Amino acid sequence: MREELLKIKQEAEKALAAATDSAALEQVRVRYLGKKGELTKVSRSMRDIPPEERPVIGRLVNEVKASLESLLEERRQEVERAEKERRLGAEVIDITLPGRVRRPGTPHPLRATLAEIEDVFIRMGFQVATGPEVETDYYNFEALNIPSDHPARDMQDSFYISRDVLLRTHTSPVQIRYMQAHAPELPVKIISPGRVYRRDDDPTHSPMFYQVEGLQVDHGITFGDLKGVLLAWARAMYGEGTRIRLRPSYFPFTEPSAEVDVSCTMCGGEGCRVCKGTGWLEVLGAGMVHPTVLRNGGYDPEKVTGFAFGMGVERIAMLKYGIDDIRLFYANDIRFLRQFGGIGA
Ligand code: 2U9
Repeated sequence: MREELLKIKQEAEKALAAATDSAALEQVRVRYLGKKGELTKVSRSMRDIPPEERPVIGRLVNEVKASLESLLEERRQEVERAEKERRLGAEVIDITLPGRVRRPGTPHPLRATLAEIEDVFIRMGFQVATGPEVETDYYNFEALNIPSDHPARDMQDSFYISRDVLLRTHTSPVQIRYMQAHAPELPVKIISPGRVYRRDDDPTHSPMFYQVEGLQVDHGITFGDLKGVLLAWARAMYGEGTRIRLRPSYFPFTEPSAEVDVSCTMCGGEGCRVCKGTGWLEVLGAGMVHPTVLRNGGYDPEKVTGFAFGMGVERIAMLKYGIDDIRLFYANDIRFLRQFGGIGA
């Protein structure tokens, strides 16, 4: 019995020394010190030995048990320390590295300008209308009273998909479609923002650009209403001191027509490099809707009148931010884009 106990002790000591992680240590504990372990088995077999030997063997069992328990505790502490070190060693944290700064995106200067323009008209009661970028000859030209010999109709000036289908050259077709869908409802009071396409490509013209057009049709709409709306828009966009000036012009879809200038946003009208010394910046075109166009939209020009206007968003943004090349808007150069608003600017 004594030999058996010493053998168990030796075996257990070897197993404890060989165990290098907590799971292995636990297995050793169960095997030797557990309820069904080797030592417990020896205690149970005490009844088979002569009574006079029992105290001696009993003491020995307790000694072996106590010795193994204290060895187990010692090994447990060693193994846990080693495990912790292995964990820390695998996970290298350099607390001196600077943090990764996440720059939030910034609105694209064109989108920001478009939103600003829309916002001013929305506050004046205009609805936003949109429509297809691929249009028919009828909606893009015919319905707008654009004559068959107008240069825009030339293959050289517009992008044709077939003889009757092209990329819209302005957003005016949206307004014809809107009138046809709503006539004889009044008032018509809409703006139509969106992309348009023309065969142009130089520092101030892009084959794709953004327009905002506006249309108001009602009983008794006058040229005075047009001037009032455009002046209110210019003051909201560029500041309360802004003035506007209308010069006679010609468009097939409006009569009379005008080019609209705003007092220079850089010098306030004194004359500078941006306005080329004139004190004025040309920013939009406008006029009273041609009777033929009103009729094509389903309205009776004897009963209602309307005004319309149009502007190029790139031009407005270029004047606002002092940008001298339209192509910068589409180049996706982060150094350019970061300069407009936002926390990352
Ligand atoms: C309907 C009737 C009339 C829209 C108008 C202009 C004048 C104009 C230019 C500004 C710069 C185009 O982007 S640009 O090159 N636009 O000068 N646009 S009146 O007139 C309309 C539109 C729709 C039914």
